[in-house]
This record gives sequence, structure tokens and C-alpha cells, in this order.
Amino acid sequence: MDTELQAHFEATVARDQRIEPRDWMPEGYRKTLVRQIAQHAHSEIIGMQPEGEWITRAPSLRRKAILFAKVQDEAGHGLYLYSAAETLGADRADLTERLIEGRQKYSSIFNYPTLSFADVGVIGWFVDGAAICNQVPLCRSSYGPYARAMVRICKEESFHQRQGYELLMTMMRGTDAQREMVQDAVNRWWWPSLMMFGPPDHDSPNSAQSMAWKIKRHSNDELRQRFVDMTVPQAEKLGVTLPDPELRWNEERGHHDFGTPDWSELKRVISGDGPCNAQRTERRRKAHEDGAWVREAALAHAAKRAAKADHAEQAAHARKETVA
Ligand code: FAQ
Repeated sequence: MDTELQAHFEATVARDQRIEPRDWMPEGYRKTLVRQIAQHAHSEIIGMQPEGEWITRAPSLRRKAILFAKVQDEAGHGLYLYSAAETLGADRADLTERLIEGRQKYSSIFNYPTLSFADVGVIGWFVDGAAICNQVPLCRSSYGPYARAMVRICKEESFHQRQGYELLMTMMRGTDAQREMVQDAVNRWWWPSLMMFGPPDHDSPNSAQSMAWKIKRHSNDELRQRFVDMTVPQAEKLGVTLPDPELRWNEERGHHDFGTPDWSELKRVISGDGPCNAQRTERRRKAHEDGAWVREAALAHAAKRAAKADHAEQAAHARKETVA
């Protein structure tokens, strides 16, 4: 039986059809998806913090409204993704627990501080831009609920990226001090943004299997290259310099050559030793604890409604019996 199910799974993936929650799947496939989707969900939720810090300090009502909407979108992305993980049998409370206890990862990028309002623009441009490069192919991921969640997420990321770029364009048309703020933010976020795509292919333990299962459609290095090629002309138009002396167009390859990110820094940040790791998880823990009463109230309300429905059903049943 198992070999038949395995063959059916493999044929579905080979035909580029979707695996759905009701379908049999290898345990490794399920585990890999829970790992990646949970990490992705945690990233969206923790990712609210660096920009969220600027909501009260946004320079105008318009910028505040835009930033509010963006940060709320990230919360929504987290919720779609936790729901997708639940279709695989994961428990959301357990996933949150794992995040808070540092047993599950979230994207390295959110462990860097936001030092000026230009960082909000650069996060939109680089971080959402990188997220789009990485996530558009995930809309074709082999697992149905993940792929479908990604479609909506990508549409929203696109707005996020544009608002970041537009913010930076406005700053670049401003004063020298504003232009310096933008360049400084670009200098600080460029290399961490390249690290978002994960370790280089030769050092990426999960890529081969994830690509064979069509969870991932492209390797980490392929997507990183795509991001660099997309961003260089945007930087030129904006009038900023990307902080990489090795960055140049390679006619033969039809791509930009670029320098090597500091992979030891990525390892350090992933393992919990980045500039803001402790602050980010501590804040998440506190928000979770502060929200306990909301969860309790929601459960009590649901129980009350269920009891009411039960009672109404029993009464209807009793009436029916009396009439009969
Ligand atoms: N940070 O073998 P690989 C966003 C881990 S959402 C932390 O290459 P894989 C929206 C990796 O998990 C950003 N950990 O792994 C937004 C694995 O750990 P494990 C999040 C990293 O899975 C914008 C180990 O290293 N996006 O930005 C990182 O095949 C603005 C070995 O690596 C996603 O999660 C890293 N950068 O490829 C929100 C997208 N890189 O568990 C707010 C979905 C690697 O084996 C504001 N995920 N690791 O110990 C993916 O595409 C993949 O999981 C990769 C990693 C590409 C991230």
C-alpha cells in the first residue's frame, strides 16, 4: 500500500499538480513544509517589529497611514501561513512557543536595527523586493495551501516594495541630509538583504530535497542573483551606490557579478547572536503573554456560543418529538 501511495505522490509532484492536506505525503515532506512555513510565518510576525517602531515617529499622517497598513499586512501574512502550517497537523500555539523559546528560526534580516526613517524605505525596497524574488516562485510550490497563501502575500509585497521605493525617491529629492540618510540605510541593509536568500547552494543542506519535491523552485544562489540583477538598475535610477566594489555587469553571463556576503555573519545571526535577536524574541514573548486574556475571552465566547447552539438544537428536537 505504502509504495502505491508513494508512487501516487511522486506522480502528482512530477505532473506539477498540487499535494493537498487530504493526500498521503512522505513524513519528510510534511516536516520540511512545517519547518519552512513556520519559519516564514514567524518572519512575518517578527518582521512587524523593525518597521513598527517607526509608526509613532512617521514624519507625516500619510506616511503613518501607509506604514500602519504595511505592518498590518505582515500580521495578515503570518496568519495565512500559520493556517497553512495547521493543515499539516501543526499546532499554532506550539509553533509560537517554539519561536519564543528559540527552537524555531525566523529570517535573519529582522535582527538588524532600524536607525532612521530611511530604513523604512530601504526595508520596503530591499527586504520586500527580496521577499518577492523568493516568494513568487513559491506560488507554484507543490503544496496547495502554501502556494495559494503565497499568491495573496505576493500581491501585497508588491505594494510594500513600491511604497518603500517611492519613499526613498521622495527623500532623494529632498535635502543633502535626507540623501545621506538614504545612502546610510542602503549601506547597512544591502548585505543582510542578500543573506535573506539563505546560505550558498554548496552549503544549503535542505535545497536539493526541497527542489526535488518542488517545494522550492529555484536554488538560493539563483534567487540571490535575480535580486541583484533586479536591484542594480533601480539603485541607479534612485541615485544611490550599492556598497559592493565587486559589483559589475558581466556581459558573458548576462548577469551582474557581485561580492561574497559574510557567511559567518549569517551563521551568527541565525544562531541567535545578531544585533537584535534577544530584543525581538523578548518583545514577541511579552506580546504573547499580554494577549493571553484575548485568547481566553475568545475561547470562552466560542464555548458559550457552542453551548447556546447545543441548547437550541435540543429544544428543537424536543419540540419535534412533542408534535409527533
Ligand atoms: N534566516 O538549507 P537551507 C519577508 C536556515 S518574509 C534565518 O538553504 P531552506 C516578508 C534554514 O531555515 C522572509 N534562517 O534552508 C516581510 C535552515 O535551517 P534548519 C522570510 C535561515 O529552507 C518583509 C538552514 O538555515 N521568507 O521578508 C536563513 O532550504 C518586510 C539551512 O538553509 C521566507 O521564509 C535566513 N536568511 O532555504 C515581512 C521564505 N536562510 O531549519 C516584514 C520561505 C537559511 O534546517 C517586513 N523560505 N536559513 O536548521 C525559504 O524560501 C527558505 O526556507 C530559505 C532557506 C530560502 C529561507
